[in-house]
Amino acid sequence: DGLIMSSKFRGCLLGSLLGDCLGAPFEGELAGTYVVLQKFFDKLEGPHYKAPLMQYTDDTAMTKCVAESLINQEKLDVKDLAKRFVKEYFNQPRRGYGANVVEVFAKLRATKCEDPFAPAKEQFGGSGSYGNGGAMRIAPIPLFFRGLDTKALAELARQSAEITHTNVNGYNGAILQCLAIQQSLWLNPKQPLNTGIFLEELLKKMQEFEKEDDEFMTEGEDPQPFCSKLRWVNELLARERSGGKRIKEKEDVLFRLGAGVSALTSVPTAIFCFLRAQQGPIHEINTESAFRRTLQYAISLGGDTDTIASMAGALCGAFLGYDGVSISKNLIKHCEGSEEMLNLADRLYSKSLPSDELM
Ligand code: R7I
Ligand code: MG
Ligand code: MG
Ligand code: MG
Repeated sequence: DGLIMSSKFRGCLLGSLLGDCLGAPFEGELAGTYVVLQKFFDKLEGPHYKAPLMQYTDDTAMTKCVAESLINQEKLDVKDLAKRFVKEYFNQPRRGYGANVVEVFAKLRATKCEDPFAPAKEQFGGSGSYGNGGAMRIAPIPLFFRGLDTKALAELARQSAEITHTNVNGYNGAILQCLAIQQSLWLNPKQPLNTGIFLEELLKKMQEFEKEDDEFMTEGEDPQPFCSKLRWVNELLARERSGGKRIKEKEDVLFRLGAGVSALTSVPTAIFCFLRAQQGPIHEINTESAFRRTLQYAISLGGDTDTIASMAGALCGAFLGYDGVSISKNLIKHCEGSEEMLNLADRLYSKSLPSDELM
């Protein structure tokens, strides 16, 4: 149903933007008290808040580049995308970019993006960045290419990530977030989400991309780190369902999954936040909206709050759709560029290949 799918495009990109804008003020903090966040969200959702816009960061700036490139080229054109990243960065460099990725932009500019993958390969002494920058901006790819099979879609995700992130954990994080969004898109939002099945399917797919014999494996290293994290996501969700100890829940999530700037310590965490909020109420988060619960919970973990909330928001929005997010229009208006992002979602939808049928 095209109506549902276009709503899902809007929900996904809006979720990505809102998570970034709302998480940004808390980036780098320790896991916060729920009380501060509850008041922050209540205030923004209420009718009287007149404070300045919540500004978006690099996560959104780069996501917009990906969407605009797809709309203009009607395919993944990595050279065009690299040029857009460079232009965006040098127009507005103060959007909170990762400390090292800015070297890639400078080299891309100096070489006119001749080989769009070359500068990223030189990062970190040749091993490439494993930051979450490839994953944080992926949302338009699974939207635009939602009908592709796993292998073909993952290949596009990897290429889009490798403009800046050539480390295996950097691009595999982008692949994981991409496949998770695609799965969410094809689910019926009117039916409760079975988190166990969702994770089982995702794990089966990721096992294809984390092969035991990976090139630079050193002894004792986990050959399938994202798969291992996904198993922990499942285990933590199962514990919560069986009424596990509430007080320790957040500590366990941080210990097992993390909330850092690497893809490995943030993408599985974002998937967890999305699924956890679908599973039911969360202690000290007072809202009827599973969408708000997703964002508020993600931010409460501390660390890389804008990026984890953005990725969790994209997943939740792709599942529920814009018509299902039930968050106040006031809050949406307070986030910089929200109208523009919804417009971008509509344009991306109208340019994308039609193959819509809900599972
Ligand atoms: O991944 P990236 O684009 O950063 C995205 C993050 C998000 O949280 C945004 O909201 C923004 O705040 O930044 O940028 P990179 O500079 O490639 O990676 C981010 C950081 O991850 C680096 O500055 C390093 O601290 C760390 N990092 C690594 N450290 C050691 N060895 C990434 N790769 C490595 C590595 O190989
Ligand atoms: Mg950011
Ligand atoms: Mg590295
Ligand atoms: Mg961040």
